[in-house]
Amino acid sequence: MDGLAERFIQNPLLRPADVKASMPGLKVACLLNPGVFQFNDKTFLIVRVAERPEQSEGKISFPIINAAGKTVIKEIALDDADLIASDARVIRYRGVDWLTTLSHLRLFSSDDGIHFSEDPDYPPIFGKPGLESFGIEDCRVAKIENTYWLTYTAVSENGVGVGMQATEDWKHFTRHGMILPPHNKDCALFPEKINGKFYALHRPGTIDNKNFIWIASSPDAVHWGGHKCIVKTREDLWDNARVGAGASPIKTPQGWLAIYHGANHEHRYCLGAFLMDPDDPAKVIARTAGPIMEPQEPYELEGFFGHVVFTNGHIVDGDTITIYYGAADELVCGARFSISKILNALIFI
Ligand code: MAN
Repeated sequence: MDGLAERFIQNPLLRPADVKASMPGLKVACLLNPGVFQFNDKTFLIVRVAERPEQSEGKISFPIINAAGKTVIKEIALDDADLIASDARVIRYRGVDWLTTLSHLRLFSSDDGIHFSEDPDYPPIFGKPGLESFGIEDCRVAKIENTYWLTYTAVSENGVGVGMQATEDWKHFTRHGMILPPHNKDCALFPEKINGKFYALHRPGTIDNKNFIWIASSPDAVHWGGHKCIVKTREDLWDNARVGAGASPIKTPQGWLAIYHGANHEHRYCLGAFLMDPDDPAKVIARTAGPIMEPQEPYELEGFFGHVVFTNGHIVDGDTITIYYGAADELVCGARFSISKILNALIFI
């Protein structure tokens, strides 16, 4: 079913060599998984910039934010028996999951949605000490009335949770702290209130690896309740290990359409779609059987972490949805879909 995705011929749109490291001693290893929004007649990407030091022989080194808010480098000897470094993304050491890279968020803008450059008017957003000391990642942006709500993955030795900030002008931010505690990520707000309440999709993880999509509602977008599990992994399919929401669901006459990522046990990440009832989004009424996009281009198959297409940002224009996505956890790319073709690919439950 991957014929649905029309990739930009200009891919990749952004690569690590296009940006400068945030401080001496660090290298930009990956650019990935941008949130997307429109502001001042431009398309903006809020890109996750993942950095690490140049690696030297015999040890693995990675940056973290210390209690004083300074970025410092931690090192572990490669022959340390307590080190598990089999995943390019995570270092398991003495009961803590450290990350190989430290991520912050940077804004890139474009007049045509294809050619992006870093916008010097808008400063980068860095994690704070404490619950963001291993970085902030994969920011979704939902504009509701005049407010842009940022929901992102906040990582620290305490685990992975959902952090939130709000802004109207992208210069002044209100930090709301952690709105969903570990383990939780992939939080996407609906773009409008439904029956007077805010709604969000989110993805808690359980100790026995149930990585399912849940929905919650809130009176103020900050305090969430009414949690319900709505989309699960499927044993014999491409999304059998974990599923998580992409960006804000899209309003269609048939219901709320969500693009989601699904991974299998080999960590191959594809995209799928599901549809929620227009008045009660906790009811899932349809879902695609196969992926609507799977890693197939060389730049999606090989990179920092290959066989990955991952999205958490899009722009909707009539029947066209333009998704921006991370390819192989290293490059930012774009692809267009027809909403009606995605709706036709859904199987009603
Ligand atoms: C996790 C997150 C994402 C990443 C994918 C694929 O879901 O760390 O940021 O893109 O894995 O590696």
